[in-house]
Amino acid sequence: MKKLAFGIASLALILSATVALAANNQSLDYVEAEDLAETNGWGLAVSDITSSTTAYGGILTSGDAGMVTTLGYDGAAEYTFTWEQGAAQTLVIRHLDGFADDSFVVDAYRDPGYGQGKSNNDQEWWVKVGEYNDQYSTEEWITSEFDLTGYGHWAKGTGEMKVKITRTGANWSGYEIWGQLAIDWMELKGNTNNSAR
Ligand SMILES: [Ca+2]
Ligand SMILES: [Ca+2]
Repeated sequence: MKKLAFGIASLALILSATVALAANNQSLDYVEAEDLAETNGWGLAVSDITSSTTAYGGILTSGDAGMVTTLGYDGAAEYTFTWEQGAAQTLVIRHLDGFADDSFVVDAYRDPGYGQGKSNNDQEWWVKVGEYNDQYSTEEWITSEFDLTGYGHWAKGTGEMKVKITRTGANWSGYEIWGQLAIDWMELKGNTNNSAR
């Protein structure tokens, strides 16, 4: 009987360890870039550019008809992730590294709780969390992950993180037709049980 009790206790330990592990890098929020088209600096959805874009990045032919390109703006595009409980750990972006220089920088807005004592200068509230440097002159869909765990201020139920994507490459020759830096979707992953960052 003693042996059985020990066995049950061990099993309980293993189960709780598994649950704690599974709570990391869960999806906190997800957005299709086409749903952001023409808001907060986001460009046109590909399906709205021209009919000649039907094979853009190979993506329209595979059924995803609406990722956003930077055509139509020259600045930064923003989106605010929101979640009910947990801590942000990883930002994932699916983007096209095409014929152009599709490099970009990712910034995130500081948690107001962390920003105590900061001035009202808006620039101080942004922090760079990563960048992507162009690698291809063909058309490659890339899923990039940006580690947020070094910026502990998106912690424990913050529930909100504003992200800014800034294109850094110069306009390429086909910009007026095709745009640049196409983005398919973005996802914020994190810890969902508020126990760790
Ligand atoms: Ca490229
Ligand atoms: Ca999409």
